[in-house]
Amino acid sequence: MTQMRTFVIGDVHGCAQELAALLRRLDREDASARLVFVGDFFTKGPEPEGVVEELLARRVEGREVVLICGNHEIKLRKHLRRAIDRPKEPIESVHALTVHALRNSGLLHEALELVEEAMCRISYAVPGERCTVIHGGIDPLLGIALTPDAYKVSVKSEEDDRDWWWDYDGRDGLIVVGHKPFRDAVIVPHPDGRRTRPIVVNIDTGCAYGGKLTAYDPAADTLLSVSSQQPGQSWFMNRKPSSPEMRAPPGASASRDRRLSG
Ligand SMILES: [Mn+2]
Repeated sequence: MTQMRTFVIGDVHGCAQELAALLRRLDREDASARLVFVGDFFTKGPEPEGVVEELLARRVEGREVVLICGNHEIKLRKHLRRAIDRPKEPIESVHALTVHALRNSGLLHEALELVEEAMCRISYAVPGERCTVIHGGIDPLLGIALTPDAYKVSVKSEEDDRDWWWDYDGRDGLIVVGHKPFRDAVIVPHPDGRRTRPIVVNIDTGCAYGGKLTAYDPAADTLLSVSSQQPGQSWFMNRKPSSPEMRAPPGASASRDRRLSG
């Protein structure tokens, strides 16, 4: 029996048009593949309700849809809960637009269910592959098994600090993440320089900031992207690519007080 194919999809952030376009492209490759979402589904972009509808529609079609917890799921859950229980209370900042759009579309409960489902899945081992999908990443000294869940969801280096993946040796196999956006997907080769398969792939290509939305097929080691229709944000458009030459993060790699941001 052949394995079901898997596409891992990067941070959608409420960009429903781009998600629909990407899924059309992926359907042409394999219309029965499993769809794994790396987290941060709804907030920031213009159409969170469209993302909810797309996810639900794929399931109605019988597609396997796997939702991984992003840091935005944890934040949004509180706001959705409050919007349902105490609808008169004001909602802070970036979540207000998301919650209003979901409420206007009558999808608050559906969104909450998807968010709570995702919160139960911090990582996902792709069947048949030595590949794990996590939103943020791991502590490279601790590995997947010992890295705390909160760290897996939220680890992010400061702007000029080296990203965790440059200190990872590949012992836990391929790790596919999102969370820290770059203009292009980050592909980290195996440090022994001989093996052709990467050990980390970051597929957050900043769709919400004017980049693109990217999917990765871990079995074939291929990427597929569609352009963003969102205006380009300068902090993102000017961000330097991730490089192993960046300065080491302060403190030992395993230190528990490294700042977590999201
Ligand atoms: Mn994130």
